Amino acid sequence: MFQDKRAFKNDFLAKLQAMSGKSLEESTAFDKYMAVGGMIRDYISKKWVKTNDRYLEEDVKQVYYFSLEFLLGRLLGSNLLNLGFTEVCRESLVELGIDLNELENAEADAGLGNGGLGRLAACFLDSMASLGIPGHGCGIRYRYGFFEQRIVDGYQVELPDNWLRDGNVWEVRKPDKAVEIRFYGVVREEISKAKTVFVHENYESVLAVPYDTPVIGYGNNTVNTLRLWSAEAVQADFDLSSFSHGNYQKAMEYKYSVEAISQILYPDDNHYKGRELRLKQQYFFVSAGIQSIIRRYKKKNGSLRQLPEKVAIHVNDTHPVLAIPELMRILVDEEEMSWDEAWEITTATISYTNHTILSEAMEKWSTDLFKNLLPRIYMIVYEINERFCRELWDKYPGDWDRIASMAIISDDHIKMAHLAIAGSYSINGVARIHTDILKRQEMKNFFFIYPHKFNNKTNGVTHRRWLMKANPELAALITETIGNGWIDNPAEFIELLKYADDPSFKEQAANVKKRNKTVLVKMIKDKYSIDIDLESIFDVQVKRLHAYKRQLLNVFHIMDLYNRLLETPDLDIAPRTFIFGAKAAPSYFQAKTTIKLINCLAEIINKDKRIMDKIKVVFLENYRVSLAEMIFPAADVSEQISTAGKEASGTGNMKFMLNGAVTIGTMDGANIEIFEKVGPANIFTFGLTAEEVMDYYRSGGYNSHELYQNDHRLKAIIDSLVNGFFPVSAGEFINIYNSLIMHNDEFFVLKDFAAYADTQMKLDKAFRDKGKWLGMSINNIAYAGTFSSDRTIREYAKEIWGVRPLV
Ligand code: 26Q
Repeated sequence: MFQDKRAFKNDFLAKLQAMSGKSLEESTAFDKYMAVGGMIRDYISKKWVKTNDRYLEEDVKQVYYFSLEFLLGRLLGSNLLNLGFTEVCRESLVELGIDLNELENAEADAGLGNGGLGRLAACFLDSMASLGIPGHGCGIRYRYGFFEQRIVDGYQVELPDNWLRDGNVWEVRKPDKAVEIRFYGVVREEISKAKTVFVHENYESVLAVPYDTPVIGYGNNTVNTLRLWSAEAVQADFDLSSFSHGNYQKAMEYKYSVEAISQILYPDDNHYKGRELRLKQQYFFVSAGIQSIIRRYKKKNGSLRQLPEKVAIHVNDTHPVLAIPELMRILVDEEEMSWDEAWEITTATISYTNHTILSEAMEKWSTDLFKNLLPRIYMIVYEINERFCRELWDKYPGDWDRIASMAIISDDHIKMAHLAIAGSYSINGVARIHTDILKRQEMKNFFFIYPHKFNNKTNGVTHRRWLMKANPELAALITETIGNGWIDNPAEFIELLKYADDPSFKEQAANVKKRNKTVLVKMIKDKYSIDIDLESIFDVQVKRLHAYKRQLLNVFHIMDLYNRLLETPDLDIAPRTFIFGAKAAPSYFQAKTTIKLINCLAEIINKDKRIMDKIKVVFLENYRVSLAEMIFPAADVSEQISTAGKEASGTGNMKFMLNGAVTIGTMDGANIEIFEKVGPANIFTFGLTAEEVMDYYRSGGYNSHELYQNDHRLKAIIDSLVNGFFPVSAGEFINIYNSLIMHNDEFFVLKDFAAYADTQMKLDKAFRDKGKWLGMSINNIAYAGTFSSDRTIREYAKEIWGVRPLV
């Protein structure tokens, strides 16, 4: 069907008719998208089965990546790319008068994630499949993904993301592979054959039904699986026990409460709230995943003693950490293994990544809530804690404070990170500085007893989606220049260094950037009726809205620039377009206020004729993967300005770099490693270091009020939040004002302001030297190879999982 255009067109028309029941003329873009999707599904089905069969036959070690989030975005374009069918498909469709882009845009984003952590999981799936590694995803099939954001009168409004409304062509429901999950009830201990056994009674059953999505490797015939679980009522419980007693309402309530488990993705990013339904989600998919792994394993292998030789289970942050007690439960209760043996197997199977050092993101569950929902799992966690504390006692006899601070259960709460460390063989951070902070500060006591468990794996992003798919013109130019070896080996980007001073290459790179900017300019004009100067600096900050990411620092720089332009209308600066995209958690008040502030500022600046269109501000609504694919290729400047020590890694920084944007950033997360690669001449860094930030937190000495009083530029900006400058009600921005002035500016916005503004001036100067800027841009691309998730996944495979590609 994809071998040539004739075959494609024939099969496409047949598929379209079969799936939509419509003629070509009557069919919508969505119908046509579904038809191409259906063709791909048919085409890969054999490879999918074959991949699974080979994994089973050759009995190679499998990796299961457990994550509560997989932020996939759209799949049509990336699947065509990985299969090598983009051109056949595009050209055949043209002959039928159809635009492939339009079909791609008909697909709903699979937005089953919040931000960095969820998108990382998606990049990892792509890299595992493309490297031929037997690695699969395990998660939840949320009925509603991450909310859709609308901006109404400058405010964020959240709408449900009904991504499955018109059907999902990529998934396959596997009802025969459903498993049962048990909640609530009581556990009775009884003696059977001289052994204590644990009988879970009066529990509530939930059926976990898997939906499998193929994960297609690039050019290698590998098709891995992303298995997402959906919660359904168990038929027997639903029909018989309640209905037969005439209790219709109770039966419906049960069904409703069960389906709630996989209904929504919690929209909190880097912030923990102890909601029971969230814990239910965690146990639901973890238990389903582990049961299905064990079932598969037993098909081929007899004894579970060799489990760690055949299976690696990776937990993406602490969200799936119940994998540890759940595996213990199955080994001890169902397989009748001794505790010690089960513990040895469990701790040799499970590895864990930490993604955050913000204390408010650390998961801890009330023991009462936990015990009630998961009585048997609670007993197991209790036992793990007892034994762990005994181990600590042997090492630190009498040191109660230390033991209490490290215990898994303390203050009536279960500390999920502590459970993760005790129950896994590997703990990794996501950038070097992040891992160092974990070792030296946050997890120092654990590092002391388990130094061998800690390691770093700096994040990466898939260059297939973020360069080849998002920026095909740049990809083509790179191939024309250095050949196509970089596709399989992104380290070869380094060959571009030879062309960083080549006028003809530079000109071509500039033209690609300009065309990408044109696309964005048109979208902004059509959707927002804002005119953007194509020649202006496209200065972009796209990421979740969070105080530590300091969108506010960016806003203050814009306000300052605006004030300076009003004073000096012919101020000698390059025109600039400040572009924002960000979703705020619906309950994060300050973050939502910051969105309003950005929109208010945009409103004022964009219509002020006095500044002669020198600067514009655009807030792009509903930032998501598909929009990101349009933004990165058009960016000149990448804003990575978190308070040092707060951003574990960042991955947007890598996507910008790959597309030739130059970073302005703090020495935080992976920015540090980017800095080391590209060198000081190709990046703009500023501000406090993580150590300086820590020193202020530890020893005091920072006084934001003093800065405010003494810096007249800062004072003018901050005062305008509350003095009627913005056409909003009096208290609208008082919270922002208070956090900076009354609560001593926790994230050092004022402290870093002067350095940031100065660095922006340097950047402006560099941009106006076109040749120099292009050189910087090319240098960034040349050094981006390290930040491909292929490099990251090779490291995980070798140093953590002990798995190899099946060749
Ligand atoms: C936890 C409990 C209850 C509700 C929500 C949560 C929750 C959900 C999402 C906690 C954290 C997250 C997401 C964290 C995240 O995205 N972290 C980012 O991970 C990226 C990939 O490693 C890093 O690049 C970013 O620096 C980091 O912020």
